[in-house]
Amino acid sequence: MKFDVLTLFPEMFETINQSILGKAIEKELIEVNLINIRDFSNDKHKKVDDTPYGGGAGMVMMPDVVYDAYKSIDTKNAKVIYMSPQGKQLNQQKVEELSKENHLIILCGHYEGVDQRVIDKIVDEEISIGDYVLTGGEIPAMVLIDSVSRYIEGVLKKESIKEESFSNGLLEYPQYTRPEVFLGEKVPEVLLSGNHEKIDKWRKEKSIQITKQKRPDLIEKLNEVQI
Ligand code: 4FV
Repeated sequence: MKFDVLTLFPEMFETINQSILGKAIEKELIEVNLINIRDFSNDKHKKVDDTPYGGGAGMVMMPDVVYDAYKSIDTKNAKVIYMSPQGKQLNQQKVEELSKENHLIILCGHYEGVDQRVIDKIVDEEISIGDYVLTGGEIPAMVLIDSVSRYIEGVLKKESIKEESFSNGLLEYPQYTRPEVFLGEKVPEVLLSGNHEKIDKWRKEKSIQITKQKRPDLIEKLNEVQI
């Protein structure tokens, strides 16, 4: 999977070279290219934004500069995603769907956002990470890269993504590790029994119980699907 990220702040993406994503990049399971939109400004002051027509606060990213940055990429067979509060909210189903693409181009807005004309021209899909407004699309882009990369073959062990929150429509069961007793709290006996049938049953029951408690909406959705 290749991610091309159009951003004004490539340095913000340093963190994805750490941990699991860092190893995935090293193993060439994923590729993350950062395209600095500012490099495509023809202005001697490297201007990339301007005041909004019609007035209003803040600055808007200029369409020509963004478009030139986009055209610098081999866009054949790529899906262009614009991270925006107006987008469809990202969920595990969308993450899994996007993981089947080979090449994602992610446009990160900043300030008040991007001129609508270039969004209309190049964007295939707008995706939001939640109903709140951030200062830029870079953190949402990292959320997308992280969540999608987990589904790329070889990045994680297959079983890691099989039984996790949302993968079966439920929240994940609670996890425990050593020490066996922590502040007087013991690990549930069943998990020490080695009886995998009982463990699976316990985990399924816990998943349903936790989902009913924390996300009853998911149970309703599950019932709809099963009806
Ligand atoms: C956002 C979100 C988000 C809006 C203006 C960037 C900012 C600025 N992106 N999900 N919520 N973006 O708030 O994806 O351009």
